[in-house]
Amino acid sequence: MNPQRKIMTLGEFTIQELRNFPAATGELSGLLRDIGLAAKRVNVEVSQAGLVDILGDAGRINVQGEDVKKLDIFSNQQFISVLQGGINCAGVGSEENEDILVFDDPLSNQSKYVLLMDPLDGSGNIDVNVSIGTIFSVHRRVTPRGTPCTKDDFLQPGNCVVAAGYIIYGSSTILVYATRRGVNGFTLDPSIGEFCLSHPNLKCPPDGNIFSVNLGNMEKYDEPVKEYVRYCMHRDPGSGRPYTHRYIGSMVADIHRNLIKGGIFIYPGTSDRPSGKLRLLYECNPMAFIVEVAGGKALTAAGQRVLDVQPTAIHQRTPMYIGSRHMMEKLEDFLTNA
Ligand code: AHM
Ligand code: MG
Repeated sequence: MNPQRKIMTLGEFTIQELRNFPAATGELSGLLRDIGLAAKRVNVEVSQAGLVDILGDAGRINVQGEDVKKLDIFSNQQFISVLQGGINCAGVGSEENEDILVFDDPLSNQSKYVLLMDPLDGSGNIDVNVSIGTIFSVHRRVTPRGTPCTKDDFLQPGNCVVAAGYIIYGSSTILVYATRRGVNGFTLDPSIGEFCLSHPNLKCPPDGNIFSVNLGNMEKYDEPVKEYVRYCMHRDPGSGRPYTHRYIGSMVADIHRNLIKGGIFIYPGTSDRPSGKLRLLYECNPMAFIVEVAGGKALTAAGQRVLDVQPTAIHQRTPMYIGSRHMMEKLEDFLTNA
């Protein structure tokens, strides 16, 4: 490591933020540091996956009837154990657990936050060495401190999110998180085992030339979505089209790339799954919050922000359209004029 390089770790960054806001109690900072610790543990396992025989099916399916890989379970357990062992979180809602987990001990009951997460998103890519990630969002409890948290604390719309973020375990491991004050990215420096500020004050370019969608589902999309996809692929050098098509199949990686380079990611409803595939509370809301804070947009239908959907169930799904502001506005024209 270059000794001249000025680095700031995630821990230092959260403490600096605290200094700027004397009214803050430090609980959110503590929670973010807990998340960083769990992410480092998961990163070790992901990077050694082939070696320690943790790859492959765990031989069961999750609460939503999908294959669960061993790393999904490992990641879920790591995050839960760190958060439960800490004092900054009253409970967790996870893709891997049918019901919320209420920590219910005197210290956890005093916590003002609950956390929703997809512990390992992009699980279809685990076996093939492609980037996968963790997604999370933090809500302030609506139930009184000192009592166990309840489902009401989790069933809040995205516009109540206090902080949200993701970790990508990829060519390098990066943790990006947003509060209302901004989005910052931290890359794991393996030489010191710390997440270091690498992408300060991330902004999503208003324009871009990347579109990300599962084209294999094309026949199952509604006509306005098909029209929009054809628009993206149509040659029009003046406007930079055709756009480049990029689809990793790990939403975190797809949206991270578009957030940095400018682009749009869509997972619409299909004829067989009108609500699409992605889960509102722990996949769509966190990404929507991050992208909106960075200046982009996230919709579930024309004129309907993802963040304004009132959830009714922990695992509910929603169509999502998310990305660079101007590209989203163009997409909305198609969806509105249907
Ligand atoms: P998962 O939580 O089971 O991994 O599913 C979510 C993932 C997203 O990361 C990705 O965008 C999407 O599923 C890909 O789905 P598809 O293969 O239908 O395009
Ligand atoms: Mg997922």
